[in-house]
Parts: sequence; structure tokens; C-alpha cells
Amino acid sequence: MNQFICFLIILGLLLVIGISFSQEFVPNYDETKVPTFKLPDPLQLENGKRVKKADVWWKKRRPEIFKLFEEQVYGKMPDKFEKITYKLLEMDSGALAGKAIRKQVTVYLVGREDGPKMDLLIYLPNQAHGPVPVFLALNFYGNHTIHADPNITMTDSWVQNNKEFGITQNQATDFSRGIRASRWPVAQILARGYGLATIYYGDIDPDFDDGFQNGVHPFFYKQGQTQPEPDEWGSIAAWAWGLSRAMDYLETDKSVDSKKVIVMGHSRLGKTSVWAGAADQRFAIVISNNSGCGGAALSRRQFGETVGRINRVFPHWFCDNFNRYNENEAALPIDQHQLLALIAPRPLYVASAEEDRWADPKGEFLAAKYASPVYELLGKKGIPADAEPKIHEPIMTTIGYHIRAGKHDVTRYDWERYMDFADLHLKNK
Ligand code: GTR
Repeated sequence: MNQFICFLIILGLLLVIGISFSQEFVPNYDETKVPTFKLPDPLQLENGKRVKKADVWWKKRRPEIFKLFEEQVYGKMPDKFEKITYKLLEMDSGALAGKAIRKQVTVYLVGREDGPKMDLLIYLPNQAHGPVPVFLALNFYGNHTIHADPNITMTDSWVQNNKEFGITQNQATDFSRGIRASRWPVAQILARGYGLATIYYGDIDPDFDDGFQNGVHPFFYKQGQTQPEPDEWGSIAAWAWGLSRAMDYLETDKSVDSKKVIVMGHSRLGKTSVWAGAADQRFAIVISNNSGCGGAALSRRQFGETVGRINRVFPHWFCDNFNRYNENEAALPIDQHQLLALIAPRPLYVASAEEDRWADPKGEFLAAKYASPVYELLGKKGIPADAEPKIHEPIMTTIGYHIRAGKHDVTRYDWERYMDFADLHLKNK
């Protein structure tokens, strides 16, 4: 009898495992299986009227779209907070064999030293005369991973374990110094006259689902509140908010041209850079590198990663309201082309990689293309109607786009195009 019960239990367990396996997410990579869909029109007001003038975009339509992204996708950021304070930790004007000025600045995010803080690593070209344009980008594993420079302070924040990087206890170790250098061509950036500012994203909010007990969120809870409301910020919005606090600092730094700060991000941090650029118009140029679902890719295509899948695997990235659209993309009141339109008329660059089908390269391109009417309304050039991007044939109007060979990554090729694009829009201006 006992054996029989055991047998039944095991059989039951196998059945449950079997069912969950059969429900495993299978991404669609077949263009013929992309559903037909109708995108919301960025230039049609909620009352049905068309937007024909720039001031109607600014006063009515843009706020409508922004509010939908805030309340349905990323969640609202706090509207009131204390100004940041900061402390220069270290500075060396002969860094990187004399090529760079290195600064490390701790930014106190709510203005006090016992509150949340992030470390900003800044490299500026040493030969610069006057303030320089700067690329601002979050990094995945700590500032010390972007370059082998032994003087970069190592984060003591929680870090995702990664055996290859020697991280096993959620703490960075010296082993990972410079381990991500291939994604950060610091010497080339400096040689072309740009500065680089970077922050470890986990300083702002550690990237795991803990019910928002760590990171910046708890510092903004109202009395009795223990987690964000369904329309309040998830982690992506918190990281984006951190980028704006970095901007607050950069505005105080005389060696930086704060009117020429280019916000850039890869993958989840590309989703973040685009939301940061939409929410904070101080960013002069916005770059999305392979940002995919919830970034530059159109959700309605359901190609590769989908809304349901991303919300289930990363329940903390977006606000809870975004779950309404799991396997229900047609109900979304917006799509990601409208997020890109929120950047207009500022230059925007979207980059894809051929093998990064999970992020839907075509969906990323189409979102940039369908954002174009807003750029045109504001007197800028978007993606030309007949443009069909081929590998390594970048398009550069006020919107930039390229698809390169290779996989999900940030490469030298990507950076070179971003600097070409920045030269085009910022040099001598
Ligand atoms: C993946 C996720 C993507 C992308 C990526 C990353 O697991 O599905 O949306 O954000 O992570 O950030 O590396």
C-alpha cells in the first residue's frame, strides 16, 4: 500500500513537471507568425483629434503618452525628493598613462550620507580645453569591471553571481577588474574628445525581486507603505531615476558640458536609458543598444521575448500594472514607438544585432521608424520611409539606426557609430 502511494505521488509529480515543461515559453522567431496588429497613433489625441502642430504635441499629446508609460509600463518615479549631495572621493589628472582625468564621486541620492548612494566613475580627456560632452551609462557588474585601471573603487553593493567573473557570494572581487573592458573602449572615447561617466546599476537598486525592500524604493514609501503601488516605479524606473541624479551631479561639474550628455545603455540598461531619456529632457542624445522587449522593440510583434515572459521572469522590472498585458499585447494603450517618440526632437539612436533575435531587431527598427512622424512634426528628419537597414549600413538622421553582425552585446562597432552620431549632432554646436 505504502509503495503504491509512493508510486502515485511520484507519478503525480512527474505529471506536474511534464505540464510545466509543456508550458515552457517558446519564443516565436517566424516572421510569418507575427500577428497582424494596429499600432496606436502617436499623433492622434485620446479624443480622436489629429495633432498637427508642435504646441499640441507638447501641451496635450506628449503628456498623454508619457502618463500611459508611467502608469502602465515603468511606474511613476517620485515627484518630490531632497536634492542630491555628493563627495569627490578621488581625482587623478594623470590617469590611464596621462591620457585621462579620472574622478570618482559618491552621490547621495536623497541628499544625506546615511541614505542610498551611488559611485560615479568619470574619465575625461586630459587634453580637453573646456567642458566636454559625456557618455553616461550604467554598468552591470561594478565600475571596476569596465577597465583594468587598478584605482577604480570596487562596489560593495550586491552583485549578481557569475562564476566566469569570480562572483559567488554576490560580492565583487578583484578577479572581475576589467572583465567587461571589451564593452567600454575608454581610450577611443577619450581620443575622440568625449568623456565617460558610469555607475553600477545595483548601487541604485539591486537587480532581484525582493519586494522592493532594498535599493532606493523604501526611501520613498509613504507612512505604512511597504511596496510600490501598481502604478509606481519598478527597478527600471529606479535605475532611470538614478541616471537623472547622475545628471544633477554632472550639471555641477565644470569640466563636463552638461548640455551634451548622451545617455546610453545595453539590454535591460537600454530599456533604462530610453525611459530615462523620455522622463528627463536634459539628456541631449539617447541611445538604446539591443534593448528589446520593454525597450525599443514593438510589443505587439510578440517576436522573441514577450511582455508576459519578461514580467514573469523579471517581476520587479516594470510596474505591476504592466502585467495586465501579459499575453494581451493588443490591449496595450501604447507601444514602444511612442516611447521613442517621447525623445523627440532630441537625437535618438537605436542599435540591433543580427543574432539577437530575442530582442527582435526588426521590431526595434520599426519602432524607430514609427516614431518618425513625431520628429517630422517637430521639424526634424526621422527614418526615411523607404529605408531598409542592411547589416553595417547605419542610417543617421535625427534618428540613428544600425544592425550589426553578431550577438547580443556592445561592441567597438556600436561605440564607433554612437560617436559618429554624437559628432554629427554635437560637434561645433
Ligand atoms: C534577458 C532579458 C532581456 C534583456 C537581457 C539583459 O534575460 O530577457 O530583456 O534585458 O536579459 O538585460 O541582459
